[in-house]
Amino acid sequence: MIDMSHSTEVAEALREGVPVVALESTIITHGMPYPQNLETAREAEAQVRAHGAVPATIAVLNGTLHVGLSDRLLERLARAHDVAKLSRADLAACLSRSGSGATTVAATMIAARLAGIDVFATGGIGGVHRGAETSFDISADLRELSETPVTVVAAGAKAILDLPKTLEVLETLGVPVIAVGQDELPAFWSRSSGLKAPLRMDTASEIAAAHLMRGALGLPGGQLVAQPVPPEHEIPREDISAVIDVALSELPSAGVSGKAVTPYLLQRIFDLTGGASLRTNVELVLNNARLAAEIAWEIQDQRNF
Ligand code: PSU
Ligand code: MN
Repeated sequence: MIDMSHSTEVAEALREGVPVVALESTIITHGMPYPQNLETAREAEAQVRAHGAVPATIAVLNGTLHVGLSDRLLERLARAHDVAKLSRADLAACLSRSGSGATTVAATMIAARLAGIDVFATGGIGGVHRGAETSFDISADLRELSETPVTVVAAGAKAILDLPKTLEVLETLGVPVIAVGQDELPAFWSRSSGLKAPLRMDTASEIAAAHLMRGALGLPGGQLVAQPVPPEHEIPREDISAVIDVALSELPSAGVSGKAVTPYLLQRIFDLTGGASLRTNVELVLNNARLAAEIAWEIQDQRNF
């Protein structure tokens, strides 16, 4: 019933047991401008391949759920305007009406699980927005992490969010939050958030073992792996927080709400940092693609042991 199409390399990898890493497409259509979005998408795929795994960029095109995009389709998506942003609530209607759209973290997790993919790399997940106590704006990504057994490698939740509330909700939902190589939760552009992460792991092997143990326990959800951006590419917390405050203060007068909030803020932060935020974003995505490939291999090895 679901029209699912695997790219040639993904079909082959799934047949032969080569690990596959899922990649989202909202980051391409809503998270970065052209042509950096296309370059980053290609480079993230290349990083996954360089680490011996196969990339599966996920998107919906004319009612087909694509698991792995050809370079031609990737380019078409990266150049497209007004692409729908598909989260958990949107995916079924889009497919049943033969629509098209880019998948968020939540929708990419759903597709990854369907395709039998354990690991997914992105930039930052959605979370609890600042002011959520009145707006109720909490990303569907958080609930998806509690329900769908995929390990998501990110650089933490975006610092435009309310990070303490995001951590609380993840704890309530029973989602393990694992900082990589440090005790502190990273905050996307910055390595530091001022918040201690609930868990710390230093190797792909530990993260893979925890993923498999959740499955063995019959727990339905996934894990959030929060890897800090490499030090040479970070924007320190003091520098970015002033910029974030300016962008957030403009929200009411810009009349932006709902799904448009995250793309709007990312664009404003790009403008206000003269493009520096985008360079950091690109580097952290590539770094996450590398770690995701290592985790995918470890899961494969440990499962077969
Ligand atoms: N991280 C980025 N850029 C993005 C996103 C994350 O660096 O564009 C996207 C992801 O697809 C994430 C979504 O799932 O933003 C969250 O949107 P919302 O808060 O509307 O759920
Ligand atoms: Mn939202």
